[in-house]
Amino acid sequence: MSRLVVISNRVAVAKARGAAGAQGGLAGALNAALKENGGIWFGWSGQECDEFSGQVSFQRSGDGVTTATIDLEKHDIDEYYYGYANSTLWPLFHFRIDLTEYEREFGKGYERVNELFAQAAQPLIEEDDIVWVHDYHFMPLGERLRSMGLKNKIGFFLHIPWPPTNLFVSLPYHERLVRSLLHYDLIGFQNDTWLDSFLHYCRKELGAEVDEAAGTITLDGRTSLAKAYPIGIDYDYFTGLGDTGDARQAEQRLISSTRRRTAMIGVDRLDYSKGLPERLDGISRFFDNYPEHTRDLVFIQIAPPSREDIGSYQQIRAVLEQKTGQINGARSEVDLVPVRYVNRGYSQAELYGFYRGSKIGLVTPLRDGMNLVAKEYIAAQDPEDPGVLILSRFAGAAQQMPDALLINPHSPDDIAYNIKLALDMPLEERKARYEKLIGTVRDDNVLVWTENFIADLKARD
Ligand code: ADQ
Repeated sequence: MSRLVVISNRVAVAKARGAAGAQGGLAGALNAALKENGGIWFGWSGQECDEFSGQVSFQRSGDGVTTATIDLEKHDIDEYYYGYANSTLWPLFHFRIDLTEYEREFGKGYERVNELFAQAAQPLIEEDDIVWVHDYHFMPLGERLRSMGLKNKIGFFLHIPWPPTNLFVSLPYHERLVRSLLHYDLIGFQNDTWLDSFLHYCRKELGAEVDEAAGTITLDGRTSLAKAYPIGIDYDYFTGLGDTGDARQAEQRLISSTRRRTAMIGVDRLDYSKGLPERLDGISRFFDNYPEHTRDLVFIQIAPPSREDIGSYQQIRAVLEQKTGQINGARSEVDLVPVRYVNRGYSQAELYGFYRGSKIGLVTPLRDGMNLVAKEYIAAQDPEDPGVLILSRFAGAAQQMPDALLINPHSPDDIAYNIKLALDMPLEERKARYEKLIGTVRDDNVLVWTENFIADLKARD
């Protein structure tokens, strides 16, 4: 029987699932797949070493999953992780060409670290194993493994958007990057929009033979399958959290602290792709346009910092602090603070409680591969009295969730107007929308996602 080898920048074993800021369902689903198939989860330890040795550290988690990690040198971390992955690819793939840094050294570091990873991973991979590589950190990894003679089935899943061709071609050596991707047998995207952009690029820029109906791309005698696999949440696990004391306490804390006001919640990593300043502008506009609601609504934004070593992340943090201060400065009363901005992460159980206690979920990324917060918010609602999800039409999740209130996150008026709609929405309409949304959240869950991807990868010739 073939084992599964998962390769991603960081590994996350199941025991971390209850922890604040944990990876949520993805870690759980991959752990479940690894348990079922047997195998290894390989990645960077998150640690820095003085001199790269390539030595792999193995750990076995409580439920029998083996993780294998390597340490990296500081300049590799700077150029590969903070540099190319998060200062070049991340902004460009989220349509932020203004924030994209095109440094030659970043590109070199990225290539170098992919080579180091391939060398360290190769001895771990047995003949019949299938290999599943995750995300923008490792686009060239499959080709490196092939060049070492690996004949295994190797798949790749991109968690973030794929940009339109005319943006993507601003990347130096864009051809080389995509040519290397085409060494994977299966290339997965979050939805059809990102998939179509990728196929368009392959046809227009590489002159590859693209069979749109089949999703196959043929170049230089090799054929890859590209397909959309919308990721979901671990529905049973997440809804099960509703029975925990942590979730109930969190819900009670939120309800009692907001008293009779409607709580509206945002939960995001602090990242410029999540549209947080624009969201605050929308809330400010709401209070301007509907002053009669000044005392009705409390907005809670949970946003733990991430990637703090990067300048653009420090800037967004400063902007948010300023905007929150402005809204609260102008509108607070002795017994009322309209925006609560919380700079820390919470466990999944606590998030469940916060979502459930909030009558509006505000998810307004400027671009997002999928966005699992939108799905978690729906999963946590009371079916008899569900809250309303306001969702950016530019989140990957919007394709699967048309019954949310879809908004343009760049428009403060649109955000303000939809908050008003959500506040006034009758119970019948809230229930009707919830019924449709919960279907996709329940059925297109992360376990189905894992199974579909692995089944298609195994079926590749
Ligand atoms: P992220 O950009 O990190 O992930 P998202 O999908 O919204 O975004 O969140 C992933 C998980 O992180 C969720 O389970 C969520 O609960 C948790 N999380 C987010 N903010 C949190 C907070 N403030 N406190 C605690 N936990 C928090 C990338 C892509 C997404 C894609 C995922 C999965 O950018 O588009 O949905 O991968 O593929």
